[in-house]
Amino acid sequence: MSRHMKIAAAQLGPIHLADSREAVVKRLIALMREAQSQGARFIVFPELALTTFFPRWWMKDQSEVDRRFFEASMPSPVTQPLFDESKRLGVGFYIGYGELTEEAGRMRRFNTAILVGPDGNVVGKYRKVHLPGHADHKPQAAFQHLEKKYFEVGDIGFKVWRFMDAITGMLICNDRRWPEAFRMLALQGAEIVALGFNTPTENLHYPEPPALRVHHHLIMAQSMAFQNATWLVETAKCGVEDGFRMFGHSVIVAPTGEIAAKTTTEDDEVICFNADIDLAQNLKQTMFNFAAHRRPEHYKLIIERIGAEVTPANG
Ligand code: CDV
Repeated sequence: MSRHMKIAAAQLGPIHLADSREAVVKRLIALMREAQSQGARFIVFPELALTTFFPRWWMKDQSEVDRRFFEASMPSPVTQPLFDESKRLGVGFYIGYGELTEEAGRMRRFNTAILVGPDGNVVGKYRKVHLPGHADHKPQAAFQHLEKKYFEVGDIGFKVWRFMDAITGMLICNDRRWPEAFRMLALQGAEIVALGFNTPTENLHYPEPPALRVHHHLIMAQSMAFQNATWLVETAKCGVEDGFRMFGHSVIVAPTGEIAAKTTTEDDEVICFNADIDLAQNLKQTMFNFAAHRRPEHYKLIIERIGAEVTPANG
């Protein structure tokens, strides 16, 4: 009999600057209950799911940024009720947050996600590797994307966990644009990849139709799931946050590259799908049997070179 697990994307509508952590945790618990009532055992929440998407603002007072947008512990007294509810309901979850940590006498900040087991305990942690945007103030821009200012590049790499009878890996938002990130998880046998995102409807760098941005999001999700033979749950925080719109289109994608479920709103919304985990295994033994078909001896440039350089074979 094949392994099945009902997985859910618990999409969040906007979290405004004025919204308290307590109010957000209440919304997360309501979404968790709704997903569990539909039979979900693993629930994926968005990136930075406890606050507004704060990298859109240039802020100088770091201690205020730390207090308002970062978590010094997870769980904390404010977030503990979410962990208690996961234990009570027996559901696992993924959630993204701003992590503040003191290491070797230095304060460090990461865009982080954790995997929490159905006993309410943290099983694994991932710190976002691909940080988009810029570190400098761009006063002429309609909004900022200051992930390079507020976070360090994640320092714990790409890992998977044997989690609730499926091999599960985590990524965060912009990682979904980089095939290397998925391949790192797939090379460790990932059967489910969980990913939260906050994607502005407007392109900061050049004018782009919003529909094209959604198109890119969907084709990336479908191709990454198929080419790596994994289930993929991508969950948005979306809607108009303090006047800035982000798109929804949270998806659950099958290892065949088919969209199994997709949200239709830009608000709090749950989607679920009963995932056949062995579908991923079957593809890993056939079309995407890495051991049989990959040729890493021809992929050396991928780790040796960062930016593209023109190197014509004929000089
Ligand atoms: N939070 C993100 O990483 N957002 C990026 C935007 C800036 C393009 C994304 O890849 O969706």
